[in-house]
Order: sequence, then C-alpha cells, then structure tokens
Amino acid sequence: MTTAFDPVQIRRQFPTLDQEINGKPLVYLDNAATSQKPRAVLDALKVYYERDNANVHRGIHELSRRSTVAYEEARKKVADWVGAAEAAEIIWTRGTTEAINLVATAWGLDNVGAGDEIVLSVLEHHSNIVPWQLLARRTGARIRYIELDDQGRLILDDLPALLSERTKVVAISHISNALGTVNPVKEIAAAAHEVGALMVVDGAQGAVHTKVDVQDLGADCYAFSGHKMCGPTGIGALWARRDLLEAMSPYQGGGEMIHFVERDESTWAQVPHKFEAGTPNIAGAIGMGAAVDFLADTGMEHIQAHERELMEYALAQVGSVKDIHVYGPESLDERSAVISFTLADAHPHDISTILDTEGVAVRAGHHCAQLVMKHFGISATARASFYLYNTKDDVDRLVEALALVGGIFA
Ligand code: 7TS
Repeated sequence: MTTAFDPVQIRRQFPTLDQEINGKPLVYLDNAATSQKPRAVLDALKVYYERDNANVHRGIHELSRRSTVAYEEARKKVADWVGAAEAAEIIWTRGTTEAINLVATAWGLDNVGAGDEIVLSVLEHHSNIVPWQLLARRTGARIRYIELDDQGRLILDDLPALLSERTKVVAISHISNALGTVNPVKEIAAAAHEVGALMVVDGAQGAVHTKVDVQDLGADCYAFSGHKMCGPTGIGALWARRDLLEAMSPYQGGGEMIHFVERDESTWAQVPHKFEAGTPNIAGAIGMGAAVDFLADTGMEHIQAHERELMEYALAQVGSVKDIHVYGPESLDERSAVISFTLADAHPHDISTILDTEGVAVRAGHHCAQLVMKHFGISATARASFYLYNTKDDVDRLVEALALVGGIFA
C-alpha cells in the first residue's frame, strides 16, 4: 500500500540518520556508495536470527522449513521488483560485482572467443570493466568502448560503428555512480540484439532510483546490490532469462548446486540453485526482501518524484557556489541523484574532510570509475549522492559547508 510521502517521516525510520557527527546532526550524502537501513530491514534480520535461523534446503525440521520459506519468498519479492518472469530467474549473489563476474565467467568462457568483441562504455564502474578484461585476457577477445560527451553522456552515434557480428556482449550501466547519468539502456539493448549480442546491464544504481522492468528494458541480464537500496551488505542478485541460465555452465561448484555427484562427473541442480554453491547469505536475502517491501510500500513513484525535486533544488544551490564545477548531464531527464563536483583548487579529499567536520558525509575519489575521471582530465571529484530520506535542509547544510571550503581555499 502506498501512503503519502514525507521525507521527514521516512527519515525517522532510519536509526543511523539520527546522530550527531562532530557535534552537528548527520547529513548523509554518500548514498551511491551504500544506503542506510530502515527499521523494517533491521527487524527482519533480527527476527530471522532470533527465531528462524537454520540452513536452507537441507533439513526437514521446522526451523529449516521456516528459513527456506523466508529465503525463497525473498527471492520472489526481488524477482517481482525487477519484473522477472519468475522467481527462478533471480540468482542470489554477494552483490552487483559478483553478479557481473558470474556472467563474464560462466557465460563468457563458453560463448566468447579469440577475435570476438565486448562493448562497454567509458562511464562504467570498475565492476563492469575488470570482469570483462579478465574474460578478454583468457579468451583473446577485444574490448571496445562507447565514448562520452562533455556532459558525461554516452555518444550513441558511434554505436553502429562499434557493433558488428563480432560483438558477443554489450555491458552498460543503467545509471552511472560517478556522474548520475541515466543511460538509454532500452535503445542500446535493441542495437545489441540486432547483431545477436547479449545485453548485460549493471543495475547497481538503477534498481535504487527507478522502477526497473527488465522485460521492458530488453536486457538479458541485470545485476544489482541489496545494500544500495536499503538492504544489507553482502547480498545482491543477478536476474537473467531462464533459457540463458539453463544454457549456462555453473559459476562455482559445491554443495546446494548439484543433482548427483559421481567420482569424475556431477550433474547440476535446477536453476536457480545451479548457481548458488554453498550455504547462501540467508539473512541477507531475507533483508533484501524486506528492503524491497519497504521501497514498494513507500512507493517508487513518490521516491522518484521526491528525488527529482530535490535534485532540481540541489543542482541550483550547489551550482551557484563560487568556483564550483559540477560534472554530468545538465538535464534532469538524463541524470539521477548524484552531484559530482570539484571546487577551485581544493583536493576532493580535503573537501570531504572539511565537510565531515560539519557533519556532512560525501565521498571523494575516483568512485571506481577511473575512465570517467580520465575523460574529464581529473583524478577525483567530491560526490554528494541523495536518496529518499534526504531533504532540502540537507542540501542547505551541504552548501553552507561548501562555503567554508571556498573560504579556506579562496
Ligand atoms: N556498478 C555501479 C554502477 C556501482 O555504483 C557499484 C558500487 C557497483 C557496480 C559495485 O557494486 P557492489 O555492491 O558489488 O560493490 N558503487 C559504489 C560507489 O559509487 N561507491 O562505493 C561503491
């Protein structure tokens, strides 16, 4: 059920946000790195460990039954959250990074060979570059990149020249963590499919800020993390079409993923268990299910409207700070809840340190997107990233703290 959206009321459900840092109320603007957790998620973890803790799919006893039911119900919730055709299309992983490594390894080693091409973009997080580099090194495939324009948007005009029958996979982020750029995934997926390539989407930021519908996007794989969308760390998911998962080799071997084990050979369990070797992160999965419930109850349409209004305000306020340079798309239609910036000659780490003394948490660095930094000829930015519980007051506190930085480095 969706109720009226009030960020101040939402904020009260997040215990971590209710504290002072250096004597000032915390303003948490590092959401692209990880989000805070609402009580509903913390309670789900507590209930699981206090009442239901047991291994899944193994015991006949009551606790194992409860644990298995809760774990599989969470899979269904997460499947519905991204519009999967069925729960079995969700593979639990440690997060986006492991989900992409799974595809690059299990699918990649069987389907990519010497002379084949992998198309990425300069905008990608290292998690959506390095697994493909490992694959390229093992197979002799070549990586090609979609370049960026001066607003940090993909230059799609280059796409026809980059794609050919040699292209085996196109792997692109839904939303950039470094700049907030929202990528036209649907358009890219259609182009990838025209040349018979697999379309992998890094949804680490996408599943956080948009209502994802993997069918509508036309993706073949969608990777995302629980911890960025109000869930626990150490849990995430890979969504992939069932036929693709059926055809793929296992990623890791061990318990849970087999059907029969002989001396020299084994057969695999059904999808999704074929990809879930070993005792899984049961509590994490249940926590991620609770996070999805929380976001659904809050209403993604309210969250999106709130973030857009907040970003309009934040871009105007932050953009008017003296000597600031804000990176990323100018249009709110092409940008999500991230403001990456540099300020005069101040090093982003110094900016972040001074903001921290004011109780304002932002990240400084290359944001695991060194190719983006290189594109703009810089080594780092400071980054304020917003979520449903942030308010205009947070923006004002950020801008006040930036004035202090300006004063020091003027
Ligand atoms: N892809 C994108 C677009 C991301 O933003 C991140 C994490 C990942 C992949 C990796 O996700 P993980 O959950 O497997 O670590 N991004 C960030 C960030 O911006 N700051 O810290 C982590």
